[in-house]
Amino acid sequence: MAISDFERYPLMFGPSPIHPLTRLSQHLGGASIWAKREDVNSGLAYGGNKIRKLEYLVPDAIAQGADTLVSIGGYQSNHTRQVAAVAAKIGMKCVLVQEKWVDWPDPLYDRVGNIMLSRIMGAEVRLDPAGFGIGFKSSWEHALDDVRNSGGVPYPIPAGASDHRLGGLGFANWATEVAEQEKALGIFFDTIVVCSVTGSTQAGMIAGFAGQDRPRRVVGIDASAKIDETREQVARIARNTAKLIGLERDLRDDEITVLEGWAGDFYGIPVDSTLNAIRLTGRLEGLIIDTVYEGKSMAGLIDLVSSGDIPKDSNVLFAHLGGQPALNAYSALFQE
Ligand code: 5PA
Repeated sequence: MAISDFERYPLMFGPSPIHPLTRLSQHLGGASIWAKREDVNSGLAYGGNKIRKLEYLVPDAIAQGADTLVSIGGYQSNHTRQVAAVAAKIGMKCVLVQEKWVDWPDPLYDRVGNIMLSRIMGAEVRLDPAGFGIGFKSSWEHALDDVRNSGGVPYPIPAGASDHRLGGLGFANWATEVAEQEKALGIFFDTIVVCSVTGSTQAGMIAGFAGQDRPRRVVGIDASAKIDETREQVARIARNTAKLIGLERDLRDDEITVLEGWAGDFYGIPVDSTLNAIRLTGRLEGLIIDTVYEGKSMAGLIDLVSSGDIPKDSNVLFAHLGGQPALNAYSALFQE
């Protein structure tokens, strides 16, 4: 099967926009930097990368006769907010297990931003004290059992919609979309920079680009501060997705690059390079990125371009995956 053979439930406006970051490129004095904007890809609750993935899970949920989407994330999960929006849009119920993935002292951490939006959209939000981890959790199994015991049909969506048979398809199709936009723009992006945590965003891209003629670098920047798990998950999902969309060769190890160095010590806690990246893109481009994900991948991009690791004649595409609502829970960092 090819990617075009999979059923896709439309949840986005269309292809997400691509545009140059001219002042940032000039400031760094190196490569030509562009952004592809998943943060404005949909009218559903501010959009984001999960909307794109969920386009391929929704037909499966409907085919299975599900009536409740069940998923999991941290208190300020962007993913669960997007699941809540999609459930509302398709007329299903939504149960969200929200764990204490981040030890952040803001007293409104479990009230503002993403979690508030999920509550507004009618999701049942269950707070759980468990810490960060992208694997399968018992709290999640309980939520699924509760839906079944009350006569419902749950559709389980793992953290980040990643460790799911169809989880890589959304971003495999992103690769096709990029190739079409490149043709229209008359440009070729030799380097993609993307933030990785649960892995299927980068994994889907790798699988999708692997079927194209021209080689390019997909540079993942770890934001989980657990690099071995991130690498393992990206590699596994990339290989499964490649098989699923009919790639007729194995992915090479050198096609799977996840770099560490910008996550700091903990998932969800910004470090100096994160805050500098947030202020720099805000002040030069009016581009808003967050403290948990894109601030870390942009910090990586800034360093890789500044050091020449990404050469001056490169065209770099920064995948902006969304995530701005969580900024509200980090207001203490931006008081001046
Ligand atoms: C997230 C994920 P992957 O999880 O597919 O690797 O994507 C990383 C990522 N940028 C990058 C933003 C804005 C993201 O929200 N967020 C998770 C969440 O619960 O929100 C899955 C962790």
